[in-house]
Amino acid sequence: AKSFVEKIKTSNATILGTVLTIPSPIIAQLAGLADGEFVMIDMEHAPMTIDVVTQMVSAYTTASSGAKFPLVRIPSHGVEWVKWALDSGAAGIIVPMVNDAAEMRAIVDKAIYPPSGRRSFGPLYAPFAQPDGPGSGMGGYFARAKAGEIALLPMIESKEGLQNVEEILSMPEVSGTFIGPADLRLSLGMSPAIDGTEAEFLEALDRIRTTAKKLGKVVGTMGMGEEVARKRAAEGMDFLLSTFDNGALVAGWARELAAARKG
Ligand code: 3PY
Ligand code: MG
Repeated sequence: AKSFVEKIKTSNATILGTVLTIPSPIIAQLAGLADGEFVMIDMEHAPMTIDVVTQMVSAYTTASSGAKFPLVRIPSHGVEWVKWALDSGAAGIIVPMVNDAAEMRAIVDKAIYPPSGRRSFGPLYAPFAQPDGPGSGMGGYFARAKAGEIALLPMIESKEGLQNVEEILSMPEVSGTFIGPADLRLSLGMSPAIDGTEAEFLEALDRIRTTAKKLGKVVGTMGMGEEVARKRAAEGMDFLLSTFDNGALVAGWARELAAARKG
């Protein structure tokens, strides 16, 4: 597949990915070799600077021979984050807490080249994250961007965002959405968690998913742990983040040491 969205549209099952929180190109290389179709490199809640993110995007692409998709979650809507994350050559950006159409329009301006937006040109390092290798240079990257191959994924994770979901996702430049269950729950007056049984929460997930599908957009969320992942996949989510680098390491150490002790 040439893009994250095409990957989803040509898969007949929910695609699974990993959250990368450890600021290291080595963890990105390992993720590129490991199971999973995509990663979300998290600048919002992990201590990531753009220099390491740029190297991670390239390392993940190279280790997976361009077959997997590095997404970057930026920490805010600031133009510097949008620009740096996209200029790394990321296959897409995830933008936290998009609450209404005006906020979405401002992000489109920062993320999309003219004429639909006002993104500035200069993707110096993006060629190193090109799926087919760096040979086509910045021109090759520009062609990918113009063809709409770079995903723009606003997060719906507030009561306001939920109310405005249709307007936000209707913009043609928007590829789909990534739902933040913990913040959505907080905004609805519930505890922060990735799952819950409250009718209002489940209805919110349902409303966002069905709105996205109706508009032909992709939709994903957190699907940590077997039970939640299977439930969300059965509901029809297109993509799920089902593991964390740090959590997988701790669980792997625990499992292997326990096995060694049993010896
Ligand atoms: C949330 O659950 O709020 C998220 O942002 C998930 O990453
Ligand atoms: Mg959140």
